[in-house]
Amino acid sequence: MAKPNRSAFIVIEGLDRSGKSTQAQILHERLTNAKTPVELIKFPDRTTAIGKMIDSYLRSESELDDRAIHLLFTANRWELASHITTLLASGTTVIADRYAFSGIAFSARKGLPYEWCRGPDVGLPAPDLTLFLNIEPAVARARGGYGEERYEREEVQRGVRELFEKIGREMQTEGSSWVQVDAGKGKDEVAEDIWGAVEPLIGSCDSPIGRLWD
Ligand code: Z5A
Ligand code: MG
Repeated sequence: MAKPNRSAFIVIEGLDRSGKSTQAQILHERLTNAKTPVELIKFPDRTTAIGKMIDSYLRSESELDDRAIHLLFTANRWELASHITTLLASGTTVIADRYAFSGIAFSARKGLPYEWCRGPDVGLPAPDLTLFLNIEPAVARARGGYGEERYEREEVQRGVRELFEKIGREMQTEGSSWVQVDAGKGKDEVAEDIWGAVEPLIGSCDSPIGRLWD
């Protein structure tokens, strides 16, 4: 059997309030407890110079052209791309809380052309597994309602959901690993479903790191 030469890149995507950050944290803890080297990255990464511009936009403290903010979200991923690749090559599992799929779904929902939205993310490190946390809007609403940031309104979320479904269908058609998780269940049950999809990947990635849509 081929010797694993790198670790797995796992992306957690999903609708608002679906529990992405909660589950990313639980998975991080589980892998850490199992002595598996792991790093959790969140997009947008609001700590970088680009991330600070994104943060200001999301809080409605600044205005930007739709295309400009789209490109900033993408640039925020590219500034971490080589870090992700280095981690994977050195045996550290990477968990990303949101990734390029959020970028496309949120910008295309505003009316930007779908293919244009996808273009700048082509070539990023490709996930070995994308877990899409799916939740009914009513259940999400019951988790405290939408917050104060831009996009946290129900009609935005409905449009985003349809776009995520389109992205998921395309990913499955091209053979990428896109797994839907019922995020309406309790936290522990969701965590178990996620673990069921992640566990087979740990220590078993022996193909070169892929490039998204390349
Ligand atoms: N955006 C974009 O436009 N383009 C891009 O390229 C990217 C992002 C990457 C900010 O993202 C915005 O950026 C986002 C998309 C856009 N806009 N919107 N909307 P963010 O990731 O910073 O947003 P967030 O606020 O961290 O994530 P979130 O989607 O709102 O939440 P979540 O991470 O999915 O859920 P959570 O924080 O884990 O849980 C929410 C609450 O539910 C919390 O009280 C939990 O305790 C509770 N919870 C979690 N799981 C459960 C279960 N199973 N049962 C009951 N309660 C639960
Ligand atoms: Mg979150």
